[in-house]
Amino acid sequence: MSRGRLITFEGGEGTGKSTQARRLAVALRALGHEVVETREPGGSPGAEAVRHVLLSGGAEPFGPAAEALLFAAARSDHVDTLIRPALAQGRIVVCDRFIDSTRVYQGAVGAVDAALLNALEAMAAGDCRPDLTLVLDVPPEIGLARAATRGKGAVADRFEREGADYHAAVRAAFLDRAAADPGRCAVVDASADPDAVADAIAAIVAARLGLGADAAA
Ligand code: T5A
Repeated sequence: MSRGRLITFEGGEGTGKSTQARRLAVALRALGHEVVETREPGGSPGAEAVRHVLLSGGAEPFGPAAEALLFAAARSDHVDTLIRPALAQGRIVVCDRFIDSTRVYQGAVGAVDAALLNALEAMAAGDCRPDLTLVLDVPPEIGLARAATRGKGAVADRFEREGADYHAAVRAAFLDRAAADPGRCAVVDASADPDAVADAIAAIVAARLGLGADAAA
């Protein structure tokens, strides 16, 4: 069976990744594709347990390198138990955050050594690389305002509690990564309404991966 496709959503807080990942999965299913929706940190039972530790701030006192170790441990379980098997079955995996988040939050902003991040990425993801990464971009003040009103009890997590300079650095680092790897990454202006953003994403997915209406007909 042919390998499936891995599509990842990246970007700062409240850029609309979860909303758009859900919408893309629904749209692809309507075209007849088998789709697995997942997220990081988390996506498998073991990784979801680690997610709680990370987002509660429980690992923050140990520093960014220790947090990077935990993100990698969660990713290793997620890739081995969910992503690789789904891709081997020819499914499309739509993942809300993946390797670029570690490179941005722990690397570019957290200043964790690149050699350590290279080793952790090789251990956790190996050759499991996204076929397409959609980098959703909005000014941080808009994203944080959105995140504060979402339906999760609107309690800021360990990363959302950081200051304005931190979130500006996150945004810049995601744009840098996209610019450095244009064959894999596409930047999406996510400041428009959700329908317009979904349309833009559908057009990119069709053009880059051939997963539009024509391909499924
Ligand atoms: N992290 C993660 C690391 O540091 N290293 C890593 O390796 C990884 C994998 C994850 C945190 O962990 C860090 C990064 C993060 O800080 P999380 O709870 O998963 O934490 O946080 P986010 O992924 O940032 O999730 P958010 O919910 O904050 O943001 P989303 O998913 O981008 O936004 P979404 O879709 O939930 O939308 C937020 C609100 O905005 C509305 C939605 O309805 C919702 O209410 N909205 C819009 N409103 C207006 N216009 C639009 N276009 C809208 N789109 C959505």
